[in-house]
Amino acid sequence: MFSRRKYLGQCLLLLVSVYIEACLSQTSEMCSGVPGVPGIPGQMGLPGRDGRDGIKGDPGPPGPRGPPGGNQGEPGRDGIPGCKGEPGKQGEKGDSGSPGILGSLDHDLHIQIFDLTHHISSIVGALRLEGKIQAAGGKMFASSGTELDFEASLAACKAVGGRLATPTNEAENNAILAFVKQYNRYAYLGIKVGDIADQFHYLDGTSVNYTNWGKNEPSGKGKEPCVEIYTDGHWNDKVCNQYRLTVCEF
Ligand SMILES: [Ca+2]
Repeated sequence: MFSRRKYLGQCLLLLVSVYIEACLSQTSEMCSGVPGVPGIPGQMGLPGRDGRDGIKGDPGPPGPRGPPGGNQGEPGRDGIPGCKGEPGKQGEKGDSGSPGILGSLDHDLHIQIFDLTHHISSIVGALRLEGKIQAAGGKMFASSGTELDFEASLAACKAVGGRLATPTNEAENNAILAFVKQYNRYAYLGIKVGDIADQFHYLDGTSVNYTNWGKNEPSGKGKEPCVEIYTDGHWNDKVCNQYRLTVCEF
């Protein structure tokens, strides 16, 4: 038994020696052996680290239309303005309009009105220059310098086509004040107490919208139904039978 295994070992050793010698003698050629059996696949390794963010992708297609009954979204932005359209066709010529008031007047009458307006403007300018009249708030104020009680002042102004001076704002108050200072006399105003004491109104019954009462005035509690203007422009309620400067407005 032992000699047989020894014999097989020597034969195997001989074959290996012959094989190695053959391989060494063929230095430029590959040894052609029998391919081995493929190995068993290795186990899957651990997951790698996350990579960096990729570039932003294109917007996706619009989603499906939602169910009816949802709330309406906010209005979208305005679109790009459209191109300018072609000009429209010219319309037909209209009828001639009716002549204006001046256009319908006779030419000579037109000239007379123009001259008259210029003449009046010149007179007003001259009177204002001499301090005979004061203009404010679309009104003109004038005084004769005479002193009358309230009722007589009303009548005097009415007789010349005017009204007793009634200031409705500071400018008109200052225009009346100019005469008060010029003659150094208080003047009655076109303001009077109403049915309720201390409630004053204009002579047409409307409520006053401007006042310039002096300190502690009005103080008459209904017993001083008229109003006078002082030389400093402030007002005082006063009895109506005093003689005061007459100032009218036109
Ligand atoms: Ca008073």
